[in-house]
Amino acid sequence: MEGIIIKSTGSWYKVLDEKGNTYDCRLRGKFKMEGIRATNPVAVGDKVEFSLEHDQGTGIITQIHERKNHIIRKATKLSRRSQVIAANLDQALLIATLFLPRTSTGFIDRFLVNCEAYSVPAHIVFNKYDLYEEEEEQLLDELISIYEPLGYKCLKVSATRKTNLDDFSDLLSNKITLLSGHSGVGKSTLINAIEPGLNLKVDEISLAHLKGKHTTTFAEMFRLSKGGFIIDTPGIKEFGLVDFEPWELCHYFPEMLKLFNQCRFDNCTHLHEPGCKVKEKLEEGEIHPYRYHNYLNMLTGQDTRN
Ligand SMILES: Nc1nc2c(ncn2[C@@H]2O[C@H](COP(=O)(O)OP(=O)(O)OP(=O)(O)O)[C@@H](O)[C@H]2O)c(=O)[nH]1
Ligand SMILES: [Mg+2]
Ligand SMILES: [Zn+2]
Repeated sequence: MEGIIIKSTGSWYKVLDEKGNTYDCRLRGKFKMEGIRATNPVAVGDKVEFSLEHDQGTGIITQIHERKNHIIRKATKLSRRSQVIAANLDQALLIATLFLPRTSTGFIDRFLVNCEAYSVPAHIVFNKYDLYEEEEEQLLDELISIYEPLGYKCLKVSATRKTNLDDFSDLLSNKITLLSGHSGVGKSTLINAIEPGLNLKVDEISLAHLKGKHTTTFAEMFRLSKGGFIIDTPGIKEFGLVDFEPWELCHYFPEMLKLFNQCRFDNCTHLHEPGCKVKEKLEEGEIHPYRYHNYLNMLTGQDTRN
């Protein structure tokens, strides 16, 4: 039988078949994925072959199909072990909030760089729009004016007031979408708002820390009634960066990739080399200082939190 992994909780996997039935399955033996050193061999979104164990309604996963793509999170900054968050995605959405909790542009850019590196189209959904006053609204519009021209769609929504949720729901239709973002930004609330039947657990953010409490603990995929699937993930404290060579990082910044081969040196890192086109465009205001700042931080290995 063939199915898709919709939940993974350690050694058991929930598999959905084409008819819409779900089965609890385990892995037989050890699976190794080519070239990926991960703590989990199978992730949400993986397509698998499985066979049922008689009488029990449970199954054994016998084969994992090749992945179209996947997104990885490193366990810690220095750790070599990484966890596959999800596989076979059509797109990834970062749910961001300006406060309660604050999503920094450093975090946004790390997310976008990872998506570029894994060739997963990415967009940004700014939630909790209902809380923003003039000052935040201005900041939000500035952020949107940075990211939209780079090809990242941006939405302003409120899950609790149900503002602009049609746009959100349209963005999801007939696609497999990963929702990512800090704990407490409202990932589960957003899913509940467009698919009330799911009734996902949500929790107040902690007023002491102004952060979420990691209410969702496992990535899980849900079928949307309008078509498509959405993957709710646990809030991310750190989004470790993919491994890259210094000259390679700029390939994951669309505004820098556009200038490919235009610097004097082929292996320019756009730091302090003479004849650097990126620095020129920065000075001309065509590359946003936030983006360049975050690029530098990633290049020099600073700023891996928040
Ligand atoms: N004011 C306001 N509050 C919201 C909005 N969306 C979510 N919240 C609140 O934010 C809190 C956290 O929401 P969750 O949906 O649990 O957040 P999450 O991103 O799923 O968090 P984790 O599962 O911990 O990663 C809850 O108290 C929600 O009611 C919104 O649009 N506006
Ligand atoms: Mg949640
Ligand atoms: Zn350069």
